[in-house]
Amino acid sequence: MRTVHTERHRLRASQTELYGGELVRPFECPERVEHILARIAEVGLGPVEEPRAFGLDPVLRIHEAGFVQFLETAWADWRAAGYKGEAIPTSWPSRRMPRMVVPDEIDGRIGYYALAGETSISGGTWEAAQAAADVALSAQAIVAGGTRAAFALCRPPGHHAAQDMYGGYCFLNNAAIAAQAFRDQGAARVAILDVDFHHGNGTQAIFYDRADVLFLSLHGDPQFAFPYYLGGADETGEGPGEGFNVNYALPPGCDFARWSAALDDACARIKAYGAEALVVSLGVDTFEKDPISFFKLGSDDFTRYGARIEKVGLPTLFVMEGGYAVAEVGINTVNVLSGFEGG
Ligand code: SP5
Ligand code: ZN
Repeated sequence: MRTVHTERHRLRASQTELYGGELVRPFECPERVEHILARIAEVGLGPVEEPRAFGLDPVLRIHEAGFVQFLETAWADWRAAGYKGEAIPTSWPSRRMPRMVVPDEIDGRIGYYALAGETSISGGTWEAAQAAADVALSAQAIVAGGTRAAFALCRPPGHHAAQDMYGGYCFLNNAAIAAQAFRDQGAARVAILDVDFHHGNGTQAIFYDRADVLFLSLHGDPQFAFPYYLGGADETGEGPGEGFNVNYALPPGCDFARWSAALDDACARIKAYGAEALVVSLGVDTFEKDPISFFKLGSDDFTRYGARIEKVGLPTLFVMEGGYAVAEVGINTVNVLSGFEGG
């Protein structure tokens, strides 16, 4: 399988994550990609290619212009305000504050656009996020060109980012941007299967009222897991999108038997829907040793479910999302891709 990657991901090198009241080194770190690349080479998965630059047009098909402008200048604006640390919001438009006007001052703007405070914005973040979108779009072009599958080794990840929200380590929704590209190139129906441990709240929000993109997510029950405020099984879409959003909210300790039963159901729905392309939001934080998650998948389970996804029979774009057991992130990610190729 061909992989698209750029070392520009290293421009996303935040030093702080607000975790348990402390500023810790972020779980979402550059070494994650180095481990995945090393494993790709070790097993001979296939070539690793540079992305092309697509510019902002395909990004603006998904994200609001004001949000994109915010991301472009957030770090410079934060520095200009005289702050010494990385950019972290401290105020939000919470319930009973429905003014919904974007403030001018950086503290007000960053809280307006943030869905969570753990994700610091640092120098280079915007450049890396834009490069990750180019990685997704370049891999999408490989699949659209007739290749059965490709791997977009995106970093930073994307599935928590909505039209006008960043957080959960995500800034631009790489999978959504790629899915929209399939639509814009003529695919009538596209499915997005999100197997990251966390609910893909951003992807859900983007496509919630649309019937042309089916979104399915297997994730930790939001009663117990980030992002907490979305991801229930009762969220099924709205308006024309009713019936085209499917959430599998799974409990703490969920093992592969239970997880793969949900995956089987999701795969059956993707087939019944008649999707012409499949985008997989591939997070491997479902692993039993992941430091911030609570599922119990073993490394061999990733190979098994890669083969299951292959049986759906669709042109498939894998887009990297989470996975924070850094020593095993390469093995687990590449196991999915090898499982697909051997399936
Ligand atoms: C792309 C992706 O996987 N983003 C995940 C963002 C999660 N950020 C919030 C982490 C909060 C972790 N709380 C864990 C409690 C463990 N005891
Ligand atoms: Zn995740």
